Amino acid sequence: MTTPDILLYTANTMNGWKPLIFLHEAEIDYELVPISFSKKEQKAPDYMKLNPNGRIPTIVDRGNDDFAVFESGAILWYLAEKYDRFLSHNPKERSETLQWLMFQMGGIGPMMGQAMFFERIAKPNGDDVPFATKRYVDESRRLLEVLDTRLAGRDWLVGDAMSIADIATYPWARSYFWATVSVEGLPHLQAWFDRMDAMPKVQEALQLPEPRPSAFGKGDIDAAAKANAARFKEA
Ligand SMILES: N[C@@H](CCC(=O)N[C@@H](CS)C(=O)NCC(=O)O)C(=O)O
Repeated sequence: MTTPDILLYTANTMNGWKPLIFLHEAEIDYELVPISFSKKEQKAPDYMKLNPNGRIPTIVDRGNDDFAVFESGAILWYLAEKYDRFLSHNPKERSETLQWLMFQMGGIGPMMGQAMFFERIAKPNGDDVPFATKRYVDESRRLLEVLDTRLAGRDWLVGDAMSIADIATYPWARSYFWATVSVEGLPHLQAWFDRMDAMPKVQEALQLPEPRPSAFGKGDIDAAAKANAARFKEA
C-alpha cells in the first residue's frame, strides 16, 4: 500500500468538512488526522507550525515536500490545482468560481459563524446580546438570499458542474439550522441543498471525523447545544 500524499487535519465543522467533501467526491486517498478541540490540539505548538492561526482545517502534501496549506478556501484551491478537479480551465468560469469561493470565505462563513457564536455559545452561557445576534442572523439570511438569486435557473453556483465554490458553500449554508437562520421562501437554494444532500460521497464526508447531526437540525439538539456551549465555557 502506498502512503497517500494528503495528510488532512480536521474536525466535524463547517470549514473542516470542505476538504473532506473534495477528497471524497474526487475519490482521492488521504490520511485523516482528527483534531480534538476539547484537547486544544489546534493550539499545539507543532500543529501551529502548520497552521499559524491555530484552527482547522490544514493539509500537508507529502507529495510536494510536506508543503502545508491552511485556510479552507486556499486548501480547496490547492487541491483543485493538484488534482485538476472542480475548477474550470475556462478563464471566466475560473474567475467566477473564485469569486463565489471568496463570497463564502468573506461573507457566508464569517456571518453564519458569528450567528452560531451568539446563538449557540454566548446566549446559553449567559451572554445574550440581541443586537449582535440579530445583526449576524439577518446578514446571514441576506447572504443566503444572494445565493438563492444566483441559483435561480442553474444547478451549480458556476457553470454546469459542481465546483470548489459549491463545496465551500454547502457545509455552511446547509447548517442554517445551527445558525438559527431561516431558509423559508428560498426555493433555488433548497433545490441546490437537495442536489447535494443526494450525493452519497458528499454525505459520507459529512460523517467525518465523527457524525454531527445537530448541525443539520437532527438528533438530540438540546444535548448537542448544551455540550457545545459547555465546551466554550471551559475555554
Ligand atoms: N478562515 C479559516 C477559519 C478556520 C476556523 O475558524 N476553524 C474553526 C472550525 S470551523 C476552528 O478551528 N475552531 C477552533 C478554534 O477556534 O480554536 C478557514 O476557513 O480555514
